[in-house]
Amino acid sequence: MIDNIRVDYDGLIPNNVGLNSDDRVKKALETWHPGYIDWWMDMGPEGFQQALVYLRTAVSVDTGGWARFDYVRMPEYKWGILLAPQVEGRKVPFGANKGEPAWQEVPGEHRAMLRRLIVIQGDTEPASVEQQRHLGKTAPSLYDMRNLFQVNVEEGRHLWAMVYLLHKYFGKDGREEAEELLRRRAGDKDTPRMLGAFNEETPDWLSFFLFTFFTDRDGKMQLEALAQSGFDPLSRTCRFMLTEEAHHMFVGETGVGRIVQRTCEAMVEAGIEDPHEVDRIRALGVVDLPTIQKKANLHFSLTLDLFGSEVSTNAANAFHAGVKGRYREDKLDDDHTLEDSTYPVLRFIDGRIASADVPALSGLNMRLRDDYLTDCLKGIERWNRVIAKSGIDFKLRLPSVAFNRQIGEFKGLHVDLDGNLISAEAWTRGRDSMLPSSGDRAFIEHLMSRPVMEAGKFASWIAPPRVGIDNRPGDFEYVKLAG
Ligand code: BYC
Repeated sequence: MIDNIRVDYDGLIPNNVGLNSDDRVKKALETWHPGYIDWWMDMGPEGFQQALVYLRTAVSVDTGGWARFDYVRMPEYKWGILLAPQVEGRKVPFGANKGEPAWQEVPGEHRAMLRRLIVIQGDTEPASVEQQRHLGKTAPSLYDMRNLFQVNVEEGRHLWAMVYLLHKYFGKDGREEAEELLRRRAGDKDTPRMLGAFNEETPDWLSFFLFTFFTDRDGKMQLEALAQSGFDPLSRTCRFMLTEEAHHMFVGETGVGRIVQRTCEAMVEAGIEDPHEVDRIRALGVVDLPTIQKKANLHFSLTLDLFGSEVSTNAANAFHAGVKGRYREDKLDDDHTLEDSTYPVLRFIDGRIASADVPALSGLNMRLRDDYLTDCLKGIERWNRVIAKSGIDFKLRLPSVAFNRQIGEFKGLHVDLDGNLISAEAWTRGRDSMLPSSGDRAFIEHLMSRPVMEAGKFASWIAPPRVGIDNRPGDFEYVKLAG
């Protein structure tokens, strides 16, 4: 390890990259900073900019004890540039350049590819803040509100992480891209965000928890793949981002888990055994399990689109170049070049959905997606344990990867939850049993429209957490509302 672990909080921009001795980048970032704050004030959490929020801030980048908890007004959050420590002697871990010393500067021949990946990653971060900006007003508790804001400020910091790379390593076009990241807006018809799922609405708290479970988990997988990069600064920044991302996974998984738990408890208390007695269950002020499943189907399918095409030359080129690796590449035991191997990929061929072997390099998006599926299933298993414990006969599941897709092989096809091709008519007929109907959406919107802002209290549709953040007691005031 040859780097500072502690973060320098003396200047305008906290960092552990020696910004004080890098005038050019320091100045560029200081010039970008006011635009960022304007963006945060315009597009960050609406109505809570003056609230005091019990947030964690990174004080060092080592694995233990990097976070300090304190009350902070979000616009004063210490957004900064934090890279995991440099590993001495690190090599490019895969691809045609495997074994060369990891690059500390951008290799000219991979510049365009690296810039594109960094810009796409950077674009998703502010997008999610924009998508979630109204949710504070309907928070089911101060605990949940605080978690939402923690996720939001960290997504803001992740934008900083990518912007630092653009400013430091990509000169004029990097600076222009950094400006553009503040200009695009989630869902805007003229200047939308780059990837589809980041232009969707996050209208309610169930959507938020499912988004953090499914879509932030894509973030985790993509960051894991970029953390393997031979471009060392990208690898280091992604490694540190992943430590923050873990909390976002926690918020999503426990959020949905607590909703499932509350539903099961209410059903048991009311003596309702059949999870499909939707009206009776909804009358208890909780979300019925079939509706949770439909919302999960939606978020899962939207998120799968973020993995790109099933067969991708871009992915092959990025791996071959040593720029974007596989999930936990450094733990895999093979040649790390994949020139001669194949990978099975589900495709649409001759009117059928079937598995076909493709060159392993072209199948890398799907390999990452398969690792993602395995990761998702662990969380779903945990939700199902809650249901099983209550004695209710229902299992949450993942739909087929071909269901409801807008990108890749299955785009435009009508496919049911089990992966069967169905007619357009059958799709239209069955749609409301697979995806949230307008009635489901109206029910959720109504149920989740009333905030609970009294410390230690929770909305009817969600169970309290098992433990508090930073081990705080159940009635801790996680957010002190202004005025
Ligand atoms: N939407 O070879 P293909 C996160 C385009 S989330 C629109 O199939 P490739 C977060 C593609 O650009 C993680 N266009 O795909 C989560 C290409 O166009 P060009 C974000 C799409 O390039 C929650 C063409 O189709 N990070 O961090 O292998 C909260 C053919 O491309 C889409 C990253 O994504 C799409 N969905 O893979 C906050 C990592 N898919 O170039 C944050 C960086 C494909 O021919 N990005 N296209 O004009 C990448 O690794 C890859 O670019 C992608 C796509 C995985 C996105």
